[in-house]
Amino acid sequence: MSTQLFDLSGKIALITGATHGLGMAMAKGLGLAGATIVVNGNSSQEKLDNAVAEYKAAGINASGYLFDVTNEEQVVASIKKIESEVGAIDILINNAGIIKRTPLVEMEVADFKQVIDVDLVSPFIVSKAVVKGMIERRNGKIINICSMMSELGRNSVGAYAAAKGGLKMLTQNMATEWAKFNIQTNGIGPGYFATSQTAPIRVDGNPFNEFIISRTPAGVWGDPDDLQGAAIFLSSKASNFVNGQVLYVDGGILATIGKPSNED
Ligand code: GCO
Repeated sequence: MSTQLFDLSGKIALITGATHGLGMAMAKGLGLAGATIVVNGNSSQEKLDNAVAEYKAAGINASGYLFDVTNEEQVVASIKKIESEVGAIDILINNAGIIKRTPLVEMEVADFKQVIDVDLVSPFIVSKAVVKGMIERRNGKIINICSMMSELGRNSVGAYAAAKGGLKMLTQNMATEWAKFNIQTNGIGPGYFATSQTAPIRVDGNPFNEFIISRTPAGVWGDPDDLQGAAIFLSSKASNFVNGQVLYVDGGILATIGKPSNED
């Protein structure tokens, strides 16, 4: 049956930053496809516990681990703990990320470095800790959550674009180095989605909100659940010969230069 191609039963998936937003939506998708979900949060135990309860209420086998994805010592210790308490990690989604919207000329260097640390260095740190076991087992799936800003710039998100552009190339390099061990490394590039991260720029009447609606051929902000299919595909045997690609889930925004305001 072709649906077995997308069956994740028996697989263990670690998703960083999966207590809310796009990470939770993708993790729920993998869980509903049969995977056991390991939820990473990095701030509050209460938020992590509430998220795990939400997964379990959806019928998903889930457990939570609190660790700072930018801290290599914490990451290495947590991966060891997960692999002894839950089992070997088959699927890793590097989703945890931050954004700081400040014009480059005004941005503090420390803020720029923090965005790079979380959005670019941490996928390297977590992947390096997880891939050792994948190499031993000659099997694994790694998905880096890139962005529209892996391809395009925008005023005020220069640090984020630099990180996400770098993450696209890091994805290609991971694929280059690890494909020979039967590990597939790809990216997902979300377009503009209705989440807490975009809430400040999505409010009715905000010119940016109107801009995105007009700039996106689908004419709407994405629903986080729209990412579940791409996450399941890149986590499953259906993508075993796909490597180093970024799959954009963006309502068509990257396909077009847009249209004049007087066109439908
Ligand atoms: C912004 C948005 C974007 C989206 C997403 C697009 O300020 O432009 O937050 O960065 O969140 O990354 O792919």
